[in-house]
Amino acid sequence: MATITTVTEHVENHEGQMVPITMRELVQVPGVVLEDWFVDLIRDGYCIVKGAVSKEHCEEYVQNIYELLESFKLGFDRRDPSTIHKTKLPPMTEKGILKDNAISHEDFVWKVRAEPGVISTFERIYNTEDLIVSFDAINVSFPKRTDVPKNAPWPHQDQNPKKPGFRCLQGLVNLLPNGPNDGGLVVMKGGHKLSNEFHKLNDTQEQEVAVFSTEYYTLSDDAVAWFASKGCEWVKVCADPGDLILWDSRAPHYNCGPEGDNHRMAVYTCYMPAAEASQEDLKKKKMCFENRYSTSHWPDVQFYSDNHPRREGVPEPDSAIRQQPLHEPVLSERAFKLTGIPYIKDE
Ligand SMILES: O=C(O)CCC(=O)C(=O)O
Ligand SMILES: [Fe+2]
Repeated sequence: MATITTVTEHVENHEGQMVPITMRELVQVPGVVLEDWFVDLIRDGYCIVKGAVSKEHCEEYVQNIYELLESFKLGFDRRDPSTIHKTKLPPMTEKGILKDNAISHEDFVWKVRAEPGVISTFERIYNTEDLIVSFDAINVSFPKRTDVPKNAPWPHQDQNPKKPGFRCLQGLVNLLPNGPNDGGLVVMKGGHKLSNEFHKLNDTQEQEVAVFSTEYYTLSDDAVAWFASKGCEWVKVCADPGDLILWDSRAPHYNCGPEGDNHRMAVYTCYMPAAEASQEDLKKKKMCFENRYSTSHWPDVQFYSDNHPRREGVPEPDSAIRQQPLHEPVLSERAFKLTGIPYIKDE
Protein backbone atom coordinates (compact mmCIF):
# COMPACT_ATOMS: atom_id res chain seq x y z
CA MET A 1 0.00 0.00 0.00
CA ALA A 2 1.13 3.48 -0.78
CA THR A 3 0.66 5.06 2.62
CA ILE A 4 0.97 2.27 5.15
CA THR A 5 4.45 0.81 5.17
CA THR A 6 6.41 -1.31 7.58
CA VAL A 7 9.54 -0.18 9.36
CA THR A 8 11.94 -2.31 11.34
CA GLU A 9 13.42 -1.15 14.64
CA HIS A 10 15.62 -2.89 17.18
CA VAL A 11 14.28 -3.07 20.71
CA GLU A 12 15.56 -4.74 23.85
CA ASN A 13 13.74 -7.91 24.82
CA HIS A 14 13.24 -9.14 28.39
CA GLU A 15 16.62 -10.94 28.25
CA GLY A 16 18.45 -7.75 27.38
CA GLN A 17 19.05 -8.73 23.75
CA MET A 18 18.37 -6.37 20.89
CA VAL A 19 15.76 -7.92 18.59
CA PRO A 20 14.22 -6.52 15.42
CA ILE A 21 10.51 -5.72 15.45
CA THR A 22 8.50 -4.74 12.43
CA MET A 23 6.06 -1.91 12.92
CA ARG A 24 3.49 -0.42 10.63
CA GLU A 25 3.71 3.29 9.90
CA LEU A 26 1.58 5.82 8.06
CA VAL A 27 3.88 7.64 5.66
CA GLN A 28 3.58 9.95 2.72
CA VAL A 29 5.24 8.22 -0.19
CA PRO A 30 6.87 10.65 -2.65
CA GLY A 31 4.90 10.91 -5.86
CA VAL A 32 1.62 9.72 -4.31
CA VAL A 33 -0.98 12.48 -4.20
CA LEU A 34 -2.99 12.50 -0.99
CA GLU A 35 -6.00 14.49 0.16
CA ASP A 36 -5.15 17.39 2.49
CA TRP A 37 -6.73 15.60 5.45
CA PHE A 38 -4.56 12.54 4.79
CA VAL A 39 -1.42 14.68 4.74
CA ASP A 40 -2.55 16.31 8.03
CA LEU A 41 -3.16 12.92 9.62
CA ILE A 42 0.29 11.59 8.73
CA ARG A 43 2.04 14.79 9.87
CA ASP A 44 -0.01 15.80 12.93
CA GLY A 45 -1.51 12.52 14.15
CA TYR A 46 -5.04 13.83 13.70
CA CYS A 47 -7.17 15.42 10.98
CA ILE A 48 -10.65 16.61 10.09
CA VAL A 49 -12.45 15.10 7.12
CA LYS A 50 -14.96 17.82 6.26
CA GLY A 51 -18.58 16.91 5.52
CA ALA A 52 -18.32 13.12 5.79
CA VAL A 53 -21.98 13.14 6.89
CA SER A 54 -24.68 15.51 5.59
CA LYS A 55 -26.03 18.29 7.83
CA GLU A 56 -29.56 16.83 7.38
CA HIS A 57 -28.49 13.46 8.70
CA CYS A 58 -26.68 15.12 11.61
CA GLU A 59 -29.87 16.97 12.58
CA GLU A 60 -31.71 13.65 12.66
CA TYR A 61 -29.00 12.00 14.74
CA VAL A 62 -29.10 14.90 17.23
CA GLN A 63 -32.87 14.45 17.63
CA ASN A 64 -32.30 10.69 18.00
CA ILE A 65 -29.95 11.39 20.91
CA TYR A 66 -32.39 13.73 22.68
CA GLU A 67 -35.17 11.19 22.16
CA LEU A 68 -32.96 8.46 23.59
CA LEU A 69 -32.11 10.49 26.71
CA GLU A 70 -35.79 11.33 27.25
CA SER A 71 -36.84 7.72 26.71
CA PHE A 72 -35.28 6.67 30.02
CA LYS A 73 -38.11 8.68 31.62
CA LEU A 74 -35.89 9.96 34.40
CA GLY A 75 -36.95 13.57 33.91
CA PHE A 76 -34.67 14.88 31.17
CA ASP A 77 -36.53 17.15 28.73
CA ARG A 78 -34.60 18.68 25.83
CA ARG A 79 -36.71 21.89 26.08
CA ASP A 80 -35.91 22.44 29.75
CA PRO A 81 -32.22 23.05 30.57
CA SER A 82 -32.96 22.67 34.30
CA THR A 83 -33.47 18.95 33.64
CA ILE A 84 -29.82 18.52 32.69
CA HIS A 85 -29.04 16.75 35.93
CA LYS A 86 -27.40 13.43 36.69
CA THR A 87 -30.54 12.16 38.44
CA LYS A 88 -32.58 12.81 35.30
CA LEU A 89 -30.17 11.26 32.82
CA PRO A 90 -28.94 7.69 32.24
CA PRO A 91 -25.48 6.93 33.67
CA MET A 92 -22.75 8.82 31.85
CA THR A 93 -19.37 10.07 32.92
CA GLU A 94 -18.46 13.74 33.32
CA LYS A 95 -16.49 13.14 30.11
CA GLY A 96 -19.83 12.65 28.36
CA ILE A 97 -19.29 9.02 27.46
CA LEU A 98 -22.43 6.87 27.22
CA LYS A 99 -21.66 3.24 26.50
CA ASP A 100 -24.12 0.99 28.32
CA ASN A 101 -27.88 0.40 28.06
CA ALA A 102 -27.34 -1.05 24.56
CA ILE A 103 -26.76 2.50 23.30
CA SER A 104 -23.88 1.31 21.12
CA HIS A 105 -26.40 -0.65 19.05
CA GLU A 106 -29.12 1.97 18.71
CA ASP A 107 -30.31 2.12 15.11
CA PHE A 108 -29.07 5.68 14.66
CA VAL A 109 -25.61 4.75 15.98
CA TRP A 110 -25.43 2.01 13.34
CA LYS A 111 -26.64 4.49 10.74
CA VAL A 112 -23.69 6.74 11.63
CA ARG A 113 -21.29 3.77 11.36
CA ALA A 114 -22.79 2.94 7.96
CA GLU A 115 -22.54 6.48 6.57
CA PRO A 116 -20.86 6.09 3.14
CA GLY A 117 -18.61 9.12 3.70
CA VAL A 118 -17.30 7.63 6.93
CA ILE A 119 -16.77 4.10 5.61
CA SER A 120 -15.11 5.31 2.40
CA THR A 121 -12.60 7.37 4.40
CA PHE A 122 -11.44 4.29 6.29
CA GLU A 123 -11.48 2.24 3.07
CA ARG A 124 -9.22 4.87 1.54
CA ILE A 125 -6.78 4.77 4.45
CA TYR A 126 -6.61 1.00 4.76
CA ASN A 127 -7.04 0.31 1.03
CA THR A 128 -9.62 -2.40 1.63
CA GLU A 129 -13.40 -2.73 1.80
CA ASP A 130 -13.06 -5.55 4.31
CA LEU A 131 -13.34 -3.57 7.52
CA ILE A 132 -14.75 -4.11 10.99
CA VAL A 133 -16.06 -1.34 13.23
CA SER A 134 -15.98 -0.82 16.99
CA PHE A 135 -19.28 -1.05 18.89
CA ASP A 136 -18.34 2.17 20.51
CA ALA A 137 -19.87 4.79 22.76
CA ILE A 138 -21.52 8.08 21.97
CA ASN A 139 -20.63 11.40 23.58
CA VAL A 140 -23.10 13.89 25.02
CA SER A 141 -21.55 16.80 26.94
CA PHE A 142 -23.75 19.51 28.41
CA PRO A 143 -22.34 22.90 29.47
CA LYS A 144 -22.54 24.70 32.81
CA ARG A 145 -23.06 21.62 34.93
CA THR A 146 -22.72 21.94 38.67
CA ASP A 147 -24.10 18.46 39.44
CA VAL A 148 -21.07 16.54 38.19
CA PRO A 149 -17.32 17.09 38.68
CA LYS A 150 -15.57 19.24 36.12
CA ASN A 151 -14.06 17.21 33.31
CA ALA A 152 -10.38 17.57 34.25
CA PRO A 153 -7.80 16.84 31.53
CA TRP A 154 -7.04 13.10 31.28
CA PRO A 155 -4.16 12.89 28.79
CA HIS A 156 -3.77 9.36 27.48
CA GLN A 157 -2.94 7.19 24.54
CA ASP A 158 -5.33 4.43 23.50
CA GLN A 159 -2.49 2.08 22.65
CA ASN A 160 -0.24 -0.27 24.56
CA PRO A 161 3.32 1.22 24.60
CA LYS A 162 4.69 -2.33 24.31
CA LYS A 163 3.12 -2.57 20.86
CA PRO A 164 4.49 0.44 18.99
CA GLY A 165 3.91 1.68 15.47
CA PHE A 166 0.72 2.74 13.75
CA ARG A 167 -1.92 0.26 14.86
CA CYS A 168 -5.28 1.92 15.40
CA LEU A 169 -7.04 4.88 13.91
CA GLN A 170 -9.78 6.37 16.01
CA GLY A 171 -12.64 8.41 14.67
CA LEU A 172 -15.65 10.39 15.75
CA VAL A 173 -18.48 11.96 13.83
CA ASN A 174 -19.18 15.42 15.21
CA LEU A 175 -22.92 16.22 15.19
CA LEU A 176 -23.22 19.81 16.50
CA PRO A 177 -21.24 23.02 15.90
CA ASN A 178 -18.01 22.61 17.83
CA GLY A 179 -15.80 25.68 18.28
CA PRO A 180 -12.90 26.58 20.57
CA ASN A 181 -15.10 26.93 23.69
CA ASP A 182 -17.13 23.83 23.08
CA GLY A 183 -16.43 20.45 24.62
CA GLY A 184 -14.42 18.16 22.43
CA LEU A 185 -11.22 16.45 21.46
CA VAL A 186 -7.88 17.93 22.51
CA VAL A 187 -4.84 16.39 20.78
CA MET A 188 -1.09 16.78 21.24
CA LYS A 189 -0.18 17.77 17.70
CA GLY A 190 2.63 15.61 16.33
CA GLY A 191 2.85 13.54 19.54
CA HIS A 192 2.20 10.26 17.71
CA LYS A 193 5.63 10.48 16.07
CA LEU A 194 7.38 10.84 19.44
CA SER A 195 5.49 8.13 21.27
CA ASN A 196 7.98 5.35 20.71
CA GLU A 197 10.93 7.54 21.72
CA PHE A 198 9.09 8.65 24.85
CA HIS A 199 8.31 5.12 25.98
CA LYS A 200 11.85 3.92 25.30
CA LEU A 201 13.55 6.85 27.03
CA ASN A 202 11.32 6.87 30.03
CA ASP A 203 11.17 3.12 30.39
CA THR A 204 7.51 3.46 31.10
CA GLN A 205 6.74 -0.02 29.87
CA GLU A 206 6.31 -1.36 33.38
CA GLN A 207 4.07 1.50 34.46
CA GLU A 208 1.54 0.70 31.79
CA VAL A 209 -1.92 1.36 33.13
CA ALA A 210 -4.43 -1.22 32.05
CA VAL A 211 -7.68 0.51 32.87
CA PHE A 212 -10.05 -0.83 30.27
CA SER A 213 -7.61 -2.91 28.29
CA THR A 214 -3.87 -3.03 27.81
CA GLU A 215 -4.39 -0.72 24.83
CA TYR A 216 -4.45 2.31 27.10
CA TYR A 217 -1.78 4.45 28.69
CA THR A 218 -2.27 7.36 31.08
CA LEU A 219 0.24 10.19 30.62
CA SER A 220 1.51 11.89 33.76
CA ASP A 221 2.25 15.62 34.06
CA ASP A 222 5.95 14.78 33.52
CA ALA A 223 5.09 12.84 30.39
CA VAL A 224 3.07 15.74 29.00
CA ALA A 225 5.97 18.09 29.85
CA TRP A 226 8.33 15.82 27.90
CA PHE A 227 6.17 16.03 24.78
CA ALA A 228 5.90 19.82 25.26
CA SER A 229 9.71 20.06 25.56
CA LYS A 230 9.89 18.45 22.12
CA GLY A 231 7.72 21.23 20.70
CA CYS A 232 4.32 19.53 20.79
CA GLU A 233 1.28 21.62 21.67
CA TRP A 234 -2.25 20.78 22.72
CA VAL A 235 -4.85 21.63 20.08
CA LYS A 236 -8.60 21.75 20.70
CA VAL A 237 -10.01 20.26 17.51
CA CYS A 238 -12.92 22.33 16.16
CA ALA A 239 -15.44 20.93 13.70
CA ASP A 240 -18.77 21.47 11.99
CA PRO A 241 -21.69 19.06 12.09
CA GLY A 242 -20.91 16.11 9.84
CA ASP A 243 -17.15 16.39 10.09
CA LEU A 244 -15.25 13.19 10.80
CA ILE A 245 -12.33 13.67 13.18
CA LEU A 246 -9.60 11.04 12.95
CA TRP A 247 -6.67 10.50 15.26
CA ASP A 248 -3.85 8.03 15.71
CA SER A 249 -4.25 6.07 18.95
CA ARG A 250 -0.66 6.95 19.86
CA ALA A 251 -1.36 10.68 19.80
CA PRO A 252 -1.72 11.95 23.39
CA HIS A 253 -5.29 13.23 23.75
CA TYR A 254 -8.28 13.79 26.04
CA ASN A 255 -11.63 15.49 25.78
CA CYS A 256 -12.57 18.76 27.46
CA GLY A 257 -15.96 19.88 28.70
CA PRO A 258 -17.94 22.71 27.09
CA GLU A 259 -17.16 26.23 28.35
CA GLY A 260 -19.74 28.00 26.17
CA ASP A 261 -23.44 27.27 25.67
CA ASN A 262 -23.34 24.56 23.01
CA HIS A 263 -24.07 20.93 23.68
CA ARG A 264 -21.53 18.45 22.35
CA MET A 265 -22.74 15.33 20.57
CA ALA A 266 -20.55 12.81 18.80
CA VAL A 267 -20.50 9.15 17.81
CA TYR A 268 -17.15 7.34 18.03
CA THR A 269 -16.39 5.45 14.82
CA CYS A 270 -13.24 3.32 14.59
CA TYR A 271 -12.62 0.81 11.81
CA MET A 272 -9.75 -1.55 11.04
CA PRO A 273 -9.12 -4.21 8.40
CA ALA A 274 -11.07 -7.39 9.18
CA ALA A 275 -7.89 -9.35 8.37
CA GLU A 276 -6.23 -7.91 11.48
CA ALA A 277 -8.73 -9.48 13.87
CA SER A 278 -8.25 -13.09 14.96
CA GLN A 279 -11.06 -15.59 14.66
CA GLU A 280 -11.42 -15.38 18.46
CA ASP A 281 -11.76 -11.60 18.23
CA LEU A 282 -14.44 -11.98 15.58
CA LYS A 283 -16.36 -14.52 17.64
CA LYS A 284 -16.19 -12.19 20.62
CA LYS A 285 -17.52 -9.43 18.38
CA LYS A 286 -20.39 -11.66 17.33
CA MET A 287 -21.25 -12.31 20.98
CA CYS A 288 -21.11 -8.56 21.69
CA PHE A 289 -23.29 -7.78 18.68
CA GLU A 290 -25.88 -10.40 19.57
CA ASN A 291 -26.02 -9.29 23.20
CA ARG A 292 -25.95 -5.60 22.28
CA TYR A 293 -22.78 -5.06 24.33
CA SER A 294 -20.42 -2.16 23.70
CA THR A 295 -16.71 -2.48 22.96
CA SER A 296 -13.68 -0.23 23.34
CA HIS A 297 -12.49 1.96 20.49
CA TRP A 298 -10.58 -1.01 19.18
CA PRO A 299 -12.63 -2.75 16.49
CA ASP A 300 -11.04 -6.08 17.46
CA VAL A 301 -12.79 -5.72 20.84
CA GLN A 302 -9.97 -5.64 23.47
CA PHE A 303 -12.62 -4.81 26.04
CA TYR A 304 -16.37 -5.03 26.18
CA SER A 305 -19.03 -3.78 28.53
CA ASP A 306 -22.09 -5.90 29.25
CA ASN A 307 -24.75 -3.27 29.93
CA HIS A 308 -24.33 -3.17 33.70
CA PRO A 309 -23.62 0.54 34.20
CA ARG A 310 -22.71 2.08 37.53
CA ARG A 311 -23.68 5.44 38.93
CA GLU A 312 -20.89 6.91 41.03
CA GLY A 313 -19.62 3.38 41.63
CA VAL A 314 -23.02 1.90 42.51
CA PRO A 315 -24.51 -0.61 40.06
CA GLU A 316 -27.76 0.53 38.50
CA PRO A 317 -30.72 -1.59 39.63
CA ASP A 318 -31.69 -4.26 37.09
CA SER A 319 -35.04 -2.54 36.61
CA ALA A 320 -33.24 0.57 35.30
CA ILE A 321 -30.94 -1.29 32.91
CA ARG A 322 -31.66 -1.59 29.24
CA GLN A 323 -30.38 -4.73 27.50
CA GLN A 324 -32.00 -3.84 24.18
CA PRO A 325 -31.79 -0.57 22.30
CA LEU A 326 -34.80 1.75 22.19
CA HIS A 327 -34.73 1.18 18.43
CA GLU A 328 -33.19 -2.12 17.33
CA PRO A 329 -30.66 -1.64 14.54
CA VAL A 330 -31.65 -2.46 10.98
CA LEU A 331 -28.40 -3.17 9.18
CA SER A 332 -27.76 -3.04 5.47
CA GLU A 333 -25.56 -5.77 4.00
CA ARG A 334 -22.65 -3.31 4.03
CA ALA A 335 -23.20 -2.42 7.69
CA PHE A 336 -23.55 -6.09 8.67
CA LYS A 337 -20.10 -6.82 7.24
CA LEU A 338 -18.72 -4.25 9.68
CA THR A 339 -19.89 -6.42 12.60
CA GLY A 340 -17.17 -8.88 11.57
CA ILE A 341 -19.63 -11.80 11.63
CA PRO A 342 -19.31 -12.59 7.88
CA TYR A 343 -15.55 -13.00 8.38
CA ILE A 344 -15.93 -15.87 10.86
CA LYS A 345 -14.68 -18.94 9.00
CA ASP A 346 -15.96 -22.04 10.77
CA GLU A 347 -19.63 -21.15 11.28
O1 LIG B 1 -14.40 12.43 23.33
C1 LIG B 1 -13.33 12.54 22.73
O2 LIG B 1 -13.14 13.44 21.90
C2 LIG B 1 -12.20 11.59 23.00
C3 LIG B 1 -12.54 10.50 23.96
C4 LIG B 1 -11.39 9.62 24.24
O3 LIG B 1 -10.27 9.96 24.11
C5 LIG B 1 -11.61 8.25 24.69
O4 LIG B 1 -12.78 7.86 24.94
O5 LIG B 1 -10.64 7.47 24.78
FE1 LIG C 1 -8.95 8.21 23.94
